[in-house]
Amino acid sequence: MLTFHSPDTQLRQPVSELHGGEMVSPFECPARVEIILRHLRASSLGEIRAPHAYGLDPVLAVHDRGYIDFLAGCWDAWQSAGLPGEPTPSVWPSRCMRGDRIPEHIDGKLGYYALAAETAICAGTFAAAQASKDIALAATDHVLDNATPAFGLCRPPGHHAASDQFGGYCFFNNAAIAAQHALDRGLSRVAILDVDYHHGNGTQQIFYDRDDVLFLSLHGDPLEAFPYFLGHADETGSGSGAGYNVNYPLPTGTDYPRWCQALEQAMQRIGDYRPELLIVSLGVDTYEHDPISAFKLASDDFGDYGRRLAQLGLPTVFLLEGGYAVEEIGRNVVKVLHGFES
Ligand code: SP5
Ligand code: ZN
Repeated sequence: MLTFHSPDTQLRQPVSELHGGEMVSPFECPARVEIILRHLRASSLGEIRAPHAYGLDPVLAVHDRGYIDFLAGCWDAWQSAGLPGEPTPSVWPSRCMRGDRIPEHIDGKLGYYALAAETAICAGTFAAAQASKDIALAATDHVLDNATPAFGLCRPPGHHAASDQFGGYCFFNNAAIAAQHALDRGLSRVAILDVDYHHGNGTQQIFYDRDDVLFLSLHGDPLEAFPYFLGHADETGSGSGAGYNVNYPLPTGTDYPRWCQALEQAMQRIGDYRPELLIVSLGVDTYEHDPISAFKLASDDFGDYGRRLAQLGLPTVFLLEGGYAVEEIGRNVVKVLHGFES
């Protein structure tokens, strides 16, 4: 299986993350990619390739233009305002205010275009986000052109990014951009299976009223886990998308047998849908020792579910989402990919 990777993803090097009421060094860090690369090179998985630049058109097919312009100019605007730290949202158009006017001040814009406060923007964020979606697009094109699976070593991740909001370490929704690109290439049905510990709120929002993308997510129950305000089982899609959004919220402490039961149900739904492409939003923060998550998957479980996914027999692209047990992230990712190929 080919991997797509770009050194430009490492241009995202924020110094701060709001966590537990303190500023800490970000969990979503460049070392994640370095360690996955090390494990990929030591494995028999195959070649690692760089993507070409696709430009912003495939991003505009999914995200709002004002949002993209905001991301492009945020760092400079923050500097021009004379603010000392990294651009960080701190105020929102909450239920008791208006959300229909976009503020001019960068501090206000950040609240308008953000869905969480833990994610700071740094000088290289926009460039890294572009590299990340290029990786997703190149991996997807490779799968569609060659009918073989591929892995996109995306960073920053994407599944929390909504049409006009960033957060949860995500800026461009790589999986959504890849799915829309596949449809624009002529496909009529794409399934996105999100196995990251956190609910893929952005992907859900982008395709919620559509039946050409089936979205399924296994995740920590939003009553107990980030992003808290989306991801319940009764969110099943709207309009022509009714029935094409499937959430499997699972309790804190979920172990592999229970998780796997939900996976088998999701695979049944995918099989019934008969998609022409499967995109796996591959977060390995379901791992038992992940520092910010609460499921109990062991390393060998990753190989097992990789093998199960292969039974669907679908053209499949894996795109990296979360996973913060940095020392073990490479091993766990490679186990999924190896399992899929075995
Ligand atoms: C892509 C992805 O995995 N994004 C995750 C973003 C999570 N951000 C906020 C995490 C809040 C963590 N709360 C920790 C409780 C520690 N037990
Ligand atoms: Zn996650």
